[in-house]
Amino acid sequence: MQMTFRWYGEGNDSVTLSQIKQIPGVEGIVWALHDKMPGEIWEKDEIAAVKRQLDEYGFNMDVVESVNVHDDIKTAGPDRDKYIENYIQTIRNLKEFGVKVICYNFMPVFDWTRTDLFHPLPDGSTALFYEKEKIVDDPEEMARYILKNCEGYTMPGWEPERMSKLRELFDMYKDVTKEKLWENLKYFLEALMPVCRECDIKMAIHSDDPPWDIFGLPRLIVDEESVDYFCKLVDDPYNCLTLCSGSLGSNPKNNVADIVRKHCDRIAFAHVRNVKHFDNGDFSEASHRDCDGDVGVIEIMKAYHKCGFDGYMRPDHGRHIWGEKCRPGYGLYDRALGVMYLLGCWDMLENIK
Ligand SMILES: [Mn+2]
Repeated sequence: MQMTFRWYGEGNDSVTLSQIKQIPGVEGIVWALHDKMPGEIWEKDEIAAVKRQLDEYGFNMDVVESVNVHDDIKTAGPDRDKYIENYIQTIRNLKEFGVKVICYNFMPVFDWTRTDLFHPLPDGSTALFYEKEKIVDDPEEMARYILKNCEGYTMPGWEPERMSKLRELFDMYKDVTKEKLWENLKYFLEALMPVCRECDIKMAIHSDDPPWDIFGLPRLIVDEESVDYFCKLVDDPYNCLTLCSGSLGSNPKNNVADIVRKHCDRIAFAHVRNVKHFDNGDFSEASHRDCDGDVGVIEIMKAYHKCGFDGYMRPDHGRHIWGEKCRPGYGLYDRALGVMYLLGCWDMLENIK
């Protein structure tokens, strides 16, 4: 297992590479060109600029999160082949810099979704929170809330340019049933697989967050059954998962450790975080410590360890603690604690082997 840490780039993150360097055990930076719109080619000189920054601290750039997928690919729109060609060119360009894993998602319109980005917790910290009742019928209100509360940062999946066209986006997806969305995902992946093999880059789909349909939009990667289906849909070792314990774990019925045990060889990238469930369907993000939430962090780490997981891992979101001002979910302190907890589990498992 190789520990990584997500970083939004120079001038786009409250956390610096020199700070990340002091977290024990972090070997790679999970990065992206965050000013790229879905569908744009990532040019070599732009990738090289990030590489120079990471090289200075001895971090690898093996994992990209995310190269976003254009809506025309998700909806089988008129320009999907052009955008697939662009995606392939981006894969080829990333290969030149040794990238091994591309994380992406195939969620319609919205990426991750929460109703409160700074929900107060009993210990005085804040965390991302999802209030089920609020996600009912007004996506525009939710988008307005998220954009107003993101502390001035551009949030992946919530680019104001996209959100200003929300009605148009919903219109694009109005005939895209779950079956069609699966077909479009298959079409996309089948076009990519030969290039992925040639470039030795794994495509790793992120679980849908939250793992259920919202605002009438279908969601695909939501539970063990859908993960099984996804792996068979394009049965290729380069068609992989970014298995997110927090996303899948938002549904109390999902047993993430079981999914790890079943599909370990197809998990290229592990997001590990904890979630606390409430009886009414709400959930709150929590510290990485097993007993602070319900996803079973220790059981998940045991499952990864037992199957000899040699992919990449990162703590996912963190709470906001010690007064830190940061991008929601992406401060330094709690994620650094997360790294130490996960590595603590891992080192102990190694020790008792
Ligand atoms: Mn995640």
